[in-house]
Amino acid sequence: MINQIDIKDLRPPEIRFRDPALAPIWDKVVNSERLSKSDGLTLIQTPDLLGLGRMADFAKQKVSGNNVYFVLNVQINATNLCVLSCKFCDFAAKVGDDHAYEFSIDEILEMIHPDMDEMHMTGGHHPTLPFEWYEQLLQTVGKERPRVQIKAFTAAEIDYFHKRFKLSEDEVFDRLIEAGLQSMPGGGAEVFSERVRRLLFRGKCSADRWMEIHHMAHKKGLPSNATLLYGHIETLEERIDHLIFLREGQDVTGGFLCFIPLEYQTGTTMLVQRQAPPADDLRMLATSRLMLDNIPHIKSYWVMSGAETAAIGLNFGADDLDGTIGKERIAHAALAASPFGLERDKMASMVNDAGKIAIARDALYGTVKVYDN
Ligand code: V47
Repeated sequence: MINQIDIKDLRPPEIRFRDPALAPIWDKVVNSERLSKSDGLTLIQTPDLLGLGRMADFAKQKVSGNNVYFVLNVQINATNLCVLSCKFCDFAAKVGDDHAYEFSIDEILEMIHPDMDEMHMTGGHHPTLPFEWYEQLLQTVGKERPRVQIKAFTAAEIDYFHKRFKLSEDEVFDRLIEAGLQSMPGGGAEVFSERVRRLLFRGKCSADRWMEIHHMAHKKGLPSNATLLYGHIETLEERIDHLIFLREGQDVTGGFLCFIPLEYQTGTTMLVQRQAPPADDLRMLATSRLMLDNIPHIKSYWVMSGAETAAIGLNFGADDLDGTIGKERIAHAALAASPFGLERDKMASMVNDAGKIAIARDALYGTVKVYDN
């Protein structure tokens, strides 16, 4: 049986740092002081990976004790047809491409087991599907799979709906919420850098617009997540600026539930020669936990980092493993080496093996089941 930590009585561990630059940052963490951009740059570059990990694990324990969350979920990408041509994306297709697909509402329903707790749905910016199709999809899932909570549509998709259907953002949100939308995933953020946006994803909304849409969602009572796509042409400084931009956005509404660093999969887009190594994934997770002092959960996303690195990430500040997922399509279109899905018991034992209590959760972090040995 794995013991719970009493957060009130949590004492900082003695850490003997190999990198002396970490010591003053550790003092700030212990005193719950906000870290600066220069602290973030020191963290993301430190050679003292284990010292960094211990700092992040302490910061994680202050938020969620010994718990690590996962969800019985299915990831659905209703279509890969997309009007955009982002340079990192192997998933999107144009009409007539061999790999283009569109699922029907019935096909999507078949993918959702009635005992699941979350449906995570995102997709391409489809050129012709009407808005009513998305409403009908949510309504049908709500009716036929009442247990499943619906987390769907990135801010980039909401922005696209607003422009394409000439609906106000209010109307887009009100109609989707009425149809059953309960929270939003964190995709479409990529890197909050205008330089990178112009080079890689110029058709997608800007950082300010992405944040504006999330703030609108939060004001309507929809919680959301945030991501960072890293390991391609972005600089370390741009990664830290991204985290600070998010932290400031969270100060305004408090509506972000979880942050997910997404490791770029080189696939056929090959923006860089090799994928980020596991040590970089761990540094990214730990730095995120320490910089984002106001976002409750940090996800170690096994689909992109691989299950082994993701499991180690549970001792580097992460307190969430995402979910069982079913058949993931975005990373796997980019030739990710991870399995397509994981079983519930495998996820629970990955967490327990890392010395943490596994909490099967719903999409809104309600507890479904506790696994502690
Ligand atoms: O925004 C596209 C990324 C994102 C590649 O909110 C790629 O819980 C790596 O946002 N290599 C969509 N990443 C996925 C996403 C997500 C995933 C898991 C959990 C949550 C959550 C959100 O996938 C896109 C883009 O940044 N992506 N291509 C690629 N080659």
